[in-house]
Amino acid sequence: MGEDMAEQFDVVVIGAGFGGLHMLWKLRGLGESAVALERAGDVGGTWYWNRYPGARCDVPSVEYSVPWDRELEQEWDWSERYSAQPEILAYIEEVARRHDLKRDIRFETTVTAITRDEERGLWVVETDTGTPFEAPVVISAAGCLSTPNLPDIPGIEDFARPLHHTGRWPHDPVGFEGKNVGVIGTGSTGVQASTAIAAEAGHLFVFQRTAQYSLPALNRPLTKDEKAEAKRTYGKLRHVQRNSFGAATIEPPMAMKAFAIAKEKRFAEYERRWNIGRQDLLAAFADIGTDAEVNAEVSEWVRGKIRGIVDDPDLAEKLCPTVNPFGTRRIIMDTGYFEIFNQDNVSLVDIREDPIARITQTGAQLESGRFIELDMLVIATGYDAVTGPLLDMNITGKGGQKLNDKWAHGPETWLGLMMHGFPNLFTITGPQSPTVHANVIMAIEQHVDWIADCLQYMDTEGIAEIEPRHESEVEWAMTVAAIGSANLRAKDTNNWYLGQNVPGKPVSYMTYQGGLDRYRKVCDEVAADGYRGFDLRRMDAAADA
Ligand code: N01
Repeated sequence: MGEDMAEQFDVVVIGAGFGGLHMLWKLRGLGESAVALERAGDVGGTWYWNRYPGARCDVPSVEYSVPWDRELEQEWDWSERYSAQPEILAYIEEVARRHDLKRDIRFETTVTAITRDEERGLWVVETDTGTPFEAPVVISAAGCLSTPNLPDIPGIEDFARPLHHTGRWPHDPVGFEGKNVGVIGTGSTGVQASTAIAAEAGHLFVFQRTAQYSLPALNRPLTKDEKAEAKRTYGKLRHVQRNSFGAATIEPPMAMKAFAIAKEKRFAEYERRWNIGRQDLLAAFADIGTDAEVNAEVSEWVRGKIRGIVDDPDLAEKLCPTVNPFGTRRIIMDTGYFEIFNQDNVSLVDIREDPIARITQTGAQLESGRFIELDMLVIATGYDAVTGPLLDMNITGKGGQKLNDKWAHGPETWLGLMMHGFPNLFTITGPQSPTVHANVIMAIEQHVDWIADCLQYMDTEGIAEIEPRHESEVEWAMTVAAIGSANLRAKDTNNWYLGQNVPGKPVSYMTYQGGLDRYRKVCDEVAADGYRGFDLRRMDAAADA
């Protein structure tokens, strides 16, 4: 491939979801020439791919909106408390349309390699379209949950009937009427998909390996008054979001430790928060995430709720989560999930008790000898999360170092923003940053703003390259681990936040669990301190190097 074929930009952005669109818009404001490369046929990121039935946001719609378009806040009407995927995708389309962002996006363009050309101080980004792109700066907005995790169940490739991973759902309508449908996986996705499919399928078989905690979302249409109030108070909302742990309006925990107050008061607080229809229960007391006894009490309290919903006591027990503590995995928000198990056309298949021995052409063969014939398989087994999308892009930094080798034992970054050996390569919501522990649109905003400020600083100061020092990565790894190890999550055994859900993936603290508010302060202090922990190389020095 000749260098002359390459298209040149100041910045190459990867991805055209919320992160890529925000970054593109911001770069325009800075006067930088930028292109975004997107694997999908259109904008939307996760909301482009996840078209499965029941796909819906678990953050209230009003809060899950871009904070950088004040006019759109006033013009857009969210129809429901928790929007469904088509509405969110339409919203993202509108964001792209009104800012004419698509003119700088190359769709159906998959990045196949990103290589640092040290001599020219450029990243060379190769794609499956044949056209390489070159820029001194690359910003990955490839997302955290975009590389599907396919289950390694023997024979799955033999299944001769429709099989869909929820994260690669077809664009044409998928009908379930009269069909025997199997859903494998009971995380946020499997729960949403099963609830929707149960309304239509001839028979739904939910293949559950681990029962999960799920709270009622209490979704409903927003009233006219609620919509008007949201528009009046967006300014206040953004302030709360930017200054809170999870960029959310969730009620703060009660001031005292849980066991400092009487049991009946604690239970009343659990009940009150259960009925809010958000994730507030998790924050009832600050020690729910750290004190095993407190957590055990809340976990049992939630199991009581499940027993109250599911009519068959044996089935209810199978649906009660016992393997992991409450809140160590992402709390699921559902719309009648446990209720579907009271329907005649829904069966739970407990594959912890009776694993799938193999998938055949026509169904699932369990170890006990039981065979379940299926007309369709829905795979809701999650993602090679957080690091997967970056490692998929075959990134080579200085001295020919592969990112896959550097991260062989888990991600190493400074602030979850950049890596030693990979100058001028930024990651939006990348590993060791708060990512999904906060409303991700607000986590994106914090990264986009920080990166934009950094690029501006580099321009003003005549700096060609920014690269974190190795010792900064060691410092950050210790910070991330110290915070992570204090949470009961560290005791979990199969958690995607820790990389445990993908066979062979190194187990590590892949996310910063200290809160977006605290994280923002750290990042701002580093910048104010002249980008402490980074090497900054001026134009001439970079050329000499
Ligand atoms: O994936 P998951 P997800 N055989 O990894 C099971 C976000 N999200 O797509 O627990 C059988 O959570 C696995 O079982 P186990 C949200 O952040 C948001 O549901 O490992 N089963 C588990 O039940 C969420 O956390 C929304 O034993 C296998 C399931 O598959 C994240 O995406 C909606 C298996 C995977 O659960 C990921 O959620 C949806 C195997 N070989 C998702 N391998 C919103 O509402 C895995 N499983 C915004």
